[in-house]
Amino acid sequence: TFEHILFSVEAGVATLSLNRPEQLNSFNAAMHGEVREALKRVRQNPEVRVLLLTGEGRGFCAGQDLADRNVAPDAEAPDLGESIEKFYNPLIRALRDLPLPVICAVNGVAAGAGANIPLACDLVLAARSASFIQAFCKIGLVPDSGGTWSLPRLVGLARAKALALLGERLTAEQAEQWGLIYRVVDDAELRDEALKLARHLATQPTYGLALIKRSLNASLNNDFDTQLDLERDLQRLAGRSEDYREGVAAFMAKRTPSFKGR
Ligand code: T3D
Repeated sequence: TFEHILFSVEAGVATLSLNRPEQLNSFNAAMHGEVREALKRVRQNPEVRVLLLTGEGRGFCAGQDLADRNVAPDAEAPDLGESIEKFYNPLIRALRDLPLPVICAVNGVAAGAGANIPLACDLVLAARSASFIQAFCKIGLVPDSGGTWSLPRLVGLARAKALALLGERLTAEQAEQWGLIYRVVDDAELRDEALKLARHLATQPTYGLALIKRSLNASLNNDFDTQLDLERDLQRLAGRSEDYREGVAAFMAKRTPSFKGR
């Protein structure tokens, strides 16, 4: 019953695909609302152990739908701070805080907020023909959706500034070489490779994987001692999980473990 996204759950994997291909899956308020609802379902459905985010058509996402921002010269400027507060920041926080692995399959051009949404995910695959464009600078805006936080941490300040100030197209291969994304795959293989990865992860101890995600995300802000303390705390939680018990039992019995994600 969604109009602007496709959403399905199968074998522990929720797939959310942005579906406004004529506008290169750019975000309007309605699509934001549907993505928010889908992410709520992901959080509330204990069957879901992995999220796969992707897009329909030749683009992944071109950021904000600029048709909704094209105001008359004498009209009042829209409050973009409000848009960020209401739509983009909650989306980025939801992806980052989701207690399960989030795979992003970037199927085509990713521009503006669309270039930074993948950086809030955990494993980013990109089609060889995909590209990343920090398009904000070209229309007088500032990178958002966590880009100013993620970019310097992923590629270093020099490259982050070049990307953000020039708005040049970064190819998927260069993005992989720079460490912006995990892996490039051939266009025809992207969906299958991403699903394969998602299905694999869905059979793994996903409660533990969520703790790994939490620890590594926190690591980018923490000093060494804080991080050691966090590892202690998260290991305590992991050690109480059913999956850990099963993992050790299966190892000792030389059999394949059967994990439940708790
Ligand atoms: O406003 C707020 O709430 C604040 C938050 C801001 C977050 C942001 O994301 S701001 C940045 C917004 N995005 C952009 O500036 C990117 C704009 N798009 C492009 O630069 C190019 O479309 C691409 C580089 C992404 C792709 O270029 P190309 O040549 O492959 O395709 P195209 O011909 O430009 O686009 C195809 C169609 O999609 C076209 O429509 P048409 O002519 O076929 O009817 C184009 O207008 C439409 N489209 C692409 N991006 C957007 C869009 N329509 C509305 N909004 C878009 N962002």
